[in-house]
Amino acid sequence: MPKSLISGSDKLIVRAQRVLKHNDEGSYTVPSKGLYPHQVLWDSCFVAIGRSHYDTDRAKLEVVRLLDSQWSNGMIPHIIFNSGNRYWWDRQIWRSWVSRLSPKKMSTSGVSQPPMLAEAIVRIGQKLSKADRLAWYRSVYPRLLRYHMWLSGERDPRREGLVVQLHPWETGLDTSPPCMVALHEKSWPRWLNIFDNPLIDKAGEFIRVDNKFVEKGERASNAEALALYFLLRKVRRARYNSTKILHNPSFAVQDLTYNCILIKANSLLIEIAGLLGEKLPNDLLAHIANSHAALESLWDEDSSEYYSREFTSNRLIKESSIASLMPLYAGSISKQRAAQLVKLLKDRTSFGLDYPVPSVPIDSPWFSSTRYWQGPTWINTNWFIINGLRRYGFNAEADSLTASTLNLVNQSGFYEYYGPTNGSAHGANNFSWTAGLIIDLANKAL
Ligand code: 2M8
Repeated sequence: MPKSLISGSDKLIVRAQRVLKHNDEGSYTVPSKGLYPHQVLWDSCFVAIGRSHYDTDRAKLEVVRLLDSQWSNGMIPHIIFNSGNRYWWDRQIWRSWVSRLSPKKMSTSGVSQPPMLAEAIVRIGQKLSKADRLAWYRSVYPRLLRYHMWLSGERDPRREGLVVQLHPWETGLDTSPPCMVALHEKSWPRWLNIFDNPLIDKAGEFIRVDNKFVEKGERASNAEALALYFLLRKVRRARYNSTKILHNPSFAVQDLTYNCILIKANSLLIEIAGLLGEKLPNDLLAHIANSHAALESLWDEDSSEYYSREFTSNRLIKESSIASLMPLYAGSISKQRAAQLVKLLKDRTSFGLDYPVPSVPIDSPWFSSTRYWQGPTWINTNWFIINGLRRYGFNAEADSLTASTLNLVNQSGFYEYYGPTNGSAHGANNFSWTAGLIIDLANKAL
């Protein structure tokens, strides 16, 4: 780790803690005031990982409130709405109460997000004494287990070891090319092409809430936003019942990022269960046993890359994106495959840009340096890659990406995403997961 970076890290940590304080709502942290005024599942997990370094009690609260939002089938929804505060996909749009499975005391969304809970729980556990750790794990285990059983039980209908996502929002990488391609194929009303007309596109701006906070060109396009909304209506009409939706899905993708995070999360669940002397149910163990080989089935030999797969056609969606590097984080792939991914990561014609790692490689026709999940560098995906690199012993590469990530935020501020060619700041300012994960990375760099 370069010396200059280490000396700057303490100040960066203080600045990051200030961001989390700014977005603190007492028992949870909003992703950013204004643009995202509610609690969001994986955002809160990243925040808890950051907070675990200096306030484990507060980190626990963040996680416990997520568990409190659990549906009776085990799902943890991706948004928990607080009262008031206008958001572009608000409670009245989601109407979680259409499902009898939703919690009575909270209003939530009706889909989930990448399963980061186990990682957040373990990161908090690592900061506690042995007795406190066991008590912490004991208090969260039943609900964490039900969540993982919901994932393998309802979302792996073919029992193949991969779970399926029913809306791009479930992947967390909302508008990334694989999701948009799948959406285009099955759930893209033809009339949305009217937004190709600049005048109509301009008129569309008036109904957007997000564009009041962030530059228009940095967000999903009007056509994409409407396609996401129409899909939301479809899953809502099915009362968020996965089995019903999967009968004739308008969007069903075995998302690569999601499944890599689940593989890691399941290994952490096994660790927690082991410490508590619990045995995982056989169905879940069977899912886990299948998942490593199932991930390999997402490998494409011709392009030497992993991809997401469209569930109904069973075809790989061969669109390169940051997801291709996520198997490093899963930790189940061979060292040889990991080395192939590291090569891709460093390749100056794709992911190896000056302010890495772009969410879409520069040689993709989708690449845009400022538009949301279609090119910019995000801190959470860098964090996944850094963790994966360390796991496979690529320590020099992990140090270098840690240094460039810390430098980027130090230089440009705590933004939602950044231009991968010039480090420019984009999206929401004072963004919580950037702060939470910078605390984690900077602490390790000290
Ligand atoms: C973005 O997603 C939400 C919808 O879920 C939105 O566009 O309003 C994504 O970046 C997602 O991954 C993130 O959790 C959320 C809040 O930061 O914003």
